[in-house]
Amino acid sequence: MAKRPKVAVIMGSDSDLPVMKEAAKILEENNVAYEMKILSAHRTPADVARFTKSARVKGFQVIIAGAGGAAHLAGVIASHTTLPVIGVPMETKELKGIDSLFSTVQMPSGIPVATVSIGSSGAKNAAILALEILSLNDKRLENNLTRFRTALVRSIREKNDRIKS
Ligand code: RP5
Repeated sequence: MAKRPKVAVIMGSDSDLPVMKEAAKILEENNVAYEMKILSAHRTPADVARFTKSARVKGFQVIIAGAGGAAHLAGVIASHTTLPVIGVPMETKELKGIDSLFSTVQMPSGIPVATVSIGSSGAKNAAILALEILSLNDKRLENNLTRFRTALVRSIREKNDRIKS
């Protein structure tokens, strides 16, 4: 039987897909079931509300939302649920993603969005943050995260060793 998805990876447009796939890849590598969907705060607002309002009862534990420009998606999602919402600001051609960053991060008090950095680093960190949240009740994920950090340290030290020699 297929596992119930714990993480929803939502994006405002299919043009966000190449970046949001970076988050999906990390979830896959950690064997975390997720659902990926295009839902737009501006183009399909009713679908955003419908999906988000039922997310907790469906078993989702974290929502990752990526959008660009007037990026209201993560904030609107957060307004419909008390699940943790992680916002990924997409890089944009016109304003390089500063528009997306400010639109995502500047939430009014009471409705938080955990906003990560612009673009692909942000998408990766969104997935890692989702794993950290899930790891509160999942020892396997806690161990994976510890191994990941150890590997990061090793890779930097190896680079330093190569620079020296
Ligand atoms: C946002 O507008 C989307 O998240 C996307 O980043 C941006 C541009 O969308 P498209 O015009 O490429 O569909 O809603």
